[in-house]
Amino acid sequence: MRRNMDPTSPDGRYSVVYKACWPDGSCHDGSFEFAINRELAKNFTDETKSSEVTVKLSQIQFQPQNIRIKKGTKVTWVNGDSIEHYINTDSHPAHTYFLNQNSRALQKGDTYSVTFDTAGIYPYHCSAHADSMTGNILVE
Ligand SMILES: [Cu+2]
Repeated sequence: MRRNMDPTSPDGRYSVVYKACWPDGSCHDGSFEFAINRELAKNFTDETKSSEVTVKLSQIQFQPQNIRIKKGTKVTWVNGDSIEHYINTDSHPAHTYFLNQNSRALQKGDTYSVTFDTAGIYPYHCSAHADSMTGNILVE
């Protein structure tokens, strides 16, 4: 289920109410809420002038943790730690949000790259440290 939204929609809370019908003919009601808050983007590291960006995996963190990029930017993660890390799209443990953004186990010095061609927000984490090692990529 996917629906585009007017990119000029104002900040605020939104409620979505839907009826989903399956191939077997059964239908189910559902709902969820989400918020738009453009202020949050101001805390993201601005990499919109770069066509290639490096994110370091260091001290069990993504550095920088939250970045803004332009469409078509290649992001490369480099593991600088002596322990294994992963790049995994949210949510944990299904990792289904953006399938391109799922790496193998990265040893020290290993890299993983993804080019982001579609605008949106891409939350991700390391599945070995899913509680604390998280990041976001905002593609404009
Ligand atoms: Cu990790």
